[in-house]
Amino acid sequence: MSEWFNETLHGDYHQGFNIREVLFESKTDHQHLIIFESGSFGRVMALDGIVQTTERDEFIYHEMLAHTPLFAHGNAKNVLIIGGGDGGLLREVLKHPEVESAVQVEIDQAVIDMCVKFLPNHSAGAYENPRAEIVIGDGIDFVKQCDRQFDVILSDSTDPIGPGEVLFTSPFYEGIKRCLKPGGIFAAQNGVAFMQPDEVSTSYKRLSPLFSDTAFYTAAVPTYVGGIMTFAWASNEPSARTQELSTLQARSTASGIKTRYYNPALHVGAFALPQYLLDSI
Ligand code: AG3
Repeated sequence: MSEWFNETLHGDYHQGFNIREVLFESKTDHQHLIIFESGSFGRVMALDGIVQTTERDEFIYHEMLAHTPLFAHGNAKNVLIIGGGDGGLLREVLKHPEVESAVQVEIDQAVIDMCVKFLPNHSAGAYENPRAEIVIGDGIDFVKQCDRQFDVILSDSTDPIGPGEVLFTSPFYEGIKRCLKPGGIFAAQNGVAFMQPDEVSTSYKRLSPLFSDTAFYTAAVPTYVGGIMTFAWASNEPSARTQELSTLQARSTASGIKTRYYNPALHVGAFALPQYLLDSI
């Protein structure tokens, strides 16, 4: 009898993975964590029953969340990551030669430790990089109290359920605003729009009073099921979002970064939204 992992995110619709082997499973101080070997997606990590990342398709999400704001900014020296304990986002951020420091605030030390052990290609040594600084704590406390400012802030959170819920609230976004340098960019995972339509309208309502430019961009990530994953974008520098394709191409070439999903044409196109989303904001 084979065992299945059935995701619990949506009440009456789910994806399932045939589990080849459970590598780790435990209740941490903050959530339930499981890492298992699947047939079609390699190793899979889930928190509180919701798929966070898989070896096979993680590059899509991590490249789009890192490179879209970083190439749009063009000279981000200081980056803040909220969440992202699997290390995939930190890995992509540190590929940028202009990044002098990347601070990552993760609530759950166990997620970092177990992902370093069982998903080593996610962090790929990023936690040992001298430019990386890891803080164990709640992202909302960090942005409320922090006395540093950042060029780019990325929120790689869970869904707005459990520990991730505060990372979608107005007090969190106010903290983001106080931690962003002039011209800075905030980007955040914002759910699968077709399945979680309120996430787009709610984030728009909460971000747009605080930033002169609030937008969304998208990418299709197979294991975030139900259509396109959205990323929220907020900045007080509207020109950051409307960079010329040629500028992005020049920056991408100069960086020497090799990608598997991101490219400058896709970057520009990712901000074009389907009509049902435009109508909801
Ligand atoms: N963080 C985003 C997971 C979102 C899953 N939600 C969903 N399918 N609606 C993933 C962490 C990757 N570093």
